[in-house]
Amino acid sequence: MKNLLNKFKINSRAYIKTNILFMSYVIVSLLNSTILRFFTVNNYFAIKPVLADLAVILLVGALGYFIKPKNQFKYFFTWTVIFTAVCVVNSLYYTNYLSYASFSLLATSLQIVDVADAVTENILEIKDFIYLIAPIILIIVHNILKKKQYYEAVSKIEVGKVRALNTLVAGLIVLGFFISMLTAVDISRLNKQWNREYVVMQFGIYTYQLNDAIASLKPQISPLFGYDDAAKEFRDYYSKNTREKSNNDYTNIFKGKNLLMIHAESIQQFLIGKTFNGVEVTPTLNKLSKEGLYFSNFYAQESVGTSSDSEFTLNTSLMPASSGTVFVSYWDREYVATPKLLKEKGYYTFSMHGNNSTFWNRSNMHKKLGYDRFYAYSDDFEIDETIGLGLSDKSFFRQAVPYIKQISEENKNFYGTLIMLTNHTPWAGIEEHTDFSVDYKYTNDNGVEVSAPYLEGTTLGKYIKAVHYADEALGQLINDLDKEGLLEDTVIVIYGDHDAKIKKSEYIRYYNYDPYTDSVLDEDDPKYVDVDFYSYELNRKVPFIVWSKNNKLRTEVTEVMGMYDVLPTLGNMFDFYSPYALGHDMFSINENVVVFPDGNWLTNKMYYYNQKEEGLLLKADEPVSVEYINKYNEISENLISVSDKIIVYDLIKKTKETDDLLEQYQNNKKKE
Ligand code: GP9
Ligand code: MN
Repeated sequence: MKNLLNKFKINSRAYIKTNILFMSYVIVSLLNSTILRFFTVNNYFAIKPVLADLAVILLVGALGYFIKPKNQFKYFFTWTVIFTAVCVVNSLYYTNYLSYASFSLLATSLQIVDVADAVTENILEIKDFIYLIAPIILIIVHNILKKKQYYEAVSKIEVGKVRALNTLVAGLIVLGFFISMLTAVDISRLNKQWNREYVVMQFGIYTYQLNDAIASLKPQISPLFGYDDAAKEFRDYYSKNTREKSNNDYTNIFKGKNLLMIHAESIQQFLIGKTFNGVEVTPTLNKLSKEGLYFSNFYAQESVGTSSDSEFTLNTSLMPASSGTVFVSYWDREYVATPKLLKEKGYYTFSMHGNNSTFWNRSNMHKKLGYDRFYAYSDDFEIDETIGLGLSDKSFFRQAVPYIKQISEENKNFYGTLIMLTNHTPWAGIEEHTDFSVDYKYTNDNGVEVSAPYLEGTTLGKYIKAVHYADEALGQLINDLDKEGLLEDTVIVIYGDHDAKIKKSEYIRYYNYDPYTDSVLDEDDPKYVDVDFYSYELNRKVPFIVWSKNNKLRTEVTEVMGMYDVLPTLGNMFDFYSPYALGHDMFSINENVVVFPDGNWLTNKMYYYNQKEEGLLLKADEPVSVEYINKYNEISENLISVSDKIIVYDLIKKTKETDDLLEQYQNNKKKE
C-alpha cells in the first residue's frame, strides 16, 4: 500500500513536472469562467458549471498534445485568448444588458453600435478586464519554462499521443459526470437559449457560448440553400389562399379606437367561472368575459418559444419557427405585424414588461414588430415589489397607468401591449400575496366546519392562487384606467399567452379528490375522471376577451380559434390588414381550424393527433370522413411549411424586392 502511494506520488510529481504549461492553461481558463460567474450570476460555488467548463477546457486542451512540445505554447495560448475574450465580452455585455452576449445579436450592425457604446462607457471598470490576467500568466509561465529548457526536456519523453488520449478520457469522464447531473429543464433551456443567465448558471460560460454559436449560425446558413423553391412555394400558397378583407357585423366597429392588449401570463380558460368554497378564482375575467366578446375555445399555438412565440403569432398571424425561436434566431427578418400596421395608421405603439428587456430578445424583436418604445424593468419601472421573475403585476400595472395616460395625451391613438409576469411558473411564495384558499370546506355530521386540504400545497393550488392574484391585478388596472378616463376610447383585449404546463397528476387530484376521506379516487372507481392525452390538450386553452367599456358586446364565440386568428379578427374590427395572415377573421369563416406547431390540428368536430395518426371526435353525432381528415392534414402541412419558409428565407422582404424589380423592369420596357 505504501509502495503504491509512493508510486502515485512519484507519478503525479512527474506528471506535474512535465505538464506545467497544460495545467496552467487549465487553471487560468477555469479561474476566468468562475470569476465571470462570480461577477455576474454569482453562482461560483456551483459544481455543474465548473464541471462543464472543465470538460470543455480538457477536451479542447487534449488536442494540444498532438503538437510538438516546442509549439504547444501557441496552441494553449490561442485558446486561453479565446476563452479570455469570451469572458471579457460577456462581462461587458452583462454590465449593460444584465444578460450574456449572443452571436446572433452581435451579427448585426445595430447591435455592434450598442455594444461599442457599452465598451467605451465601461472601459474603466477593472472587473471587465481582470480576465486578461489569464494570457499574461500563460506568457510568464512560458518564459520561465523556456529559460529552464522545459520544452527540450519534455520533447525527450515523447508521450504526446498517450497524453492526448488520457486527457481526452479525463475530459469525457468529467463530461459524463456533468451530463448525469442534468435535468430535463436544463436541456430544454439549453435548446431554447432564451434564459441565458440560467444556461450559464448550469452549463458554464464556454458551453453557453459554443451552443450559442451553433444556434446563431443555423439561421445564417439555412437561407443559403433552397431559396427558389421557398419563394415558389410562398407565391403558390398566397395565390391559392388569398385573404379577402372581411365585411360583416364587426367590420370597423372599433375603427379609430385605442387598443390595449394584455398578455396574461399562463392563464388558462378552465378557471373562468370556477369557484373554491363559493369564491370566484377570476372575478375580473368572469365579468369581462360576460360583458365583452368572449372566445371560449381559444388556443395558443406556441412552440419552444412560449411567451415569445405567442407574441409573434398574435402580432403576425404566422406560426412559430419550426426550429429555434423567431424572437431569438429570426428576429432580423421582416414581418408584417399589428404594431407596424397600426403605426402606419398614425398610432403610437408601445409595449411594457416588468422583467429584463433582453428576455426573449424582446428589446430587438419589439422594434422589428413595430413598437415605438419598449418600457421594461428597472429602466422604466421602480422595482418596489418582486414576485417570481420580476416586478409584481400589481406594481407593474400601477406604474403603467401614468405612462399610458401621458401617451394618450400626446398621441391621437395608441396600440399598447402589457406583458404580465407574476403568474409565471413556479409560483413560489405566492401565498404571501393572496389569501385565496384552495381547500375544500364543509360542515361535518356534528355541525363543525371542516377544511379538507384539497389543492393546498400542490402545484395546481399555487397556480390557482397566482391566477387569482393576476385577476386582482387586472381588476385594479381596469379601475385605474377608468379613473383616468382612459377607458372611453380604448378597447381592452386580454389573451392567455399559453397554458401553465401543469402535470397530468395534478389534474387527477383536481378532478378526483374526495374531501371526506382526504384522498384521490381509485382508478377503478366509477366516478374516477381520467386525464388522457386529448382531455389534457383540450384543457390547455386560454381565454381571449375583447372588451370595451362603452360597447358591451355580450357575445360568446364557441368556434375554435387560434392565436393566429387574432390579427385578422382584430384587423376587421380596427381596420388593419395583413395579406400574409395565416389565420382568419372569426366572423368571416364557416369552419375554422387551429393548427399546432407539431402538426396536430383542431376543428369544432375533431382534435387530430398527427404523430399517432388518430383523432378524437368532439361531436358524437357528427362523424368525420377520411377526406375531412386528409383535407385538414394538407391544410396544416402547407400552412406550417409556408410559415417556416417566410421566417427562414425572409420571404416577405425578399419577394417584395423581386416584385419591385420586376415592376421596374416592366415599366422601363413600356417606356422603351
Ligand atoms: C419572460 C416572460 C416569461 O419575460 O414573458 O416567458 P415564458 O417562460 O412564458 O416564455
Ligand atoms: Mn409566457
